[in-house]
Amino acid sequence: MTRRGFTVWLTGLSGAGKTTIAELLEGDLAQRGHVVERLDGDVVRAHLSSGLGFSKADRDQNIDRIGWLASRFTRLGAAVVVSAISPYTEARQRARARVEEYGPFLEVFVDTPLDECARRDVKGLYAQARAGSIPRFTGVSDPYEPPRAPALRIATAGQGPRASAGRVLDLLAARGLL
Ligand code: ADX
Repeated sequence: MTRRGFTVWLTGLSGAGKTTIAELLEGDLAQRGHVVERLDGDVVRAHLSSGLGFSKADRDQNIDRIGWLASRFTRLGAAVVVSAISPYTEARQRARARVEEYGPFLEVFVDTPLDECARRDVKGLYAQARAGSIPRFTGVSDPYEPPRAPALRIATAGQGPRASAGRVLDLLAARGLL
């Protein structure tokens, strides 16, 4: 059976929990028989987008590349799970337009407050950004434009990643995509 492809697009600050939620979703969706492609900002930047930095133009190009890939995999019937800061509304909208040529695009805002991301500081980057040694760090010295009308907003404070992934699965089920 060929299934209808779709893209779940997780946006939020660095350290918000996007990758962790995306990894859980990848397993959940595979278990339900979906062909899953997970596109993570850090991973794409290590390969396809190596050489890009964090200027607005470079971030836009990175997100355009991820959006294009997501649309191609959606076309093939895959469940695509994107996790990238994707700080700019317009770039996310371009990704949506591309994907929607082939299937649903579900924007999920992983809404972890800046202070919480900086407190966790999983990669130690907030401390460096606040000390001024990483320029243009999202939320510290570079903008993050929160989605105005996401399909789902996940407030991760007080909720573990398993529960967050569950909320995305509920959304997919409600849309008839599971
Ligand atoms: S995006 O802005 O182009 O969407 P993306 O999600 O691919 O960003 O990559 C973000 C990751 O790059 C962060 O999780 C962090 O590990 C790393 N990083 C390095 N420098 C920066 C920076 N200046 N701003 C944000 N993230 C950075």
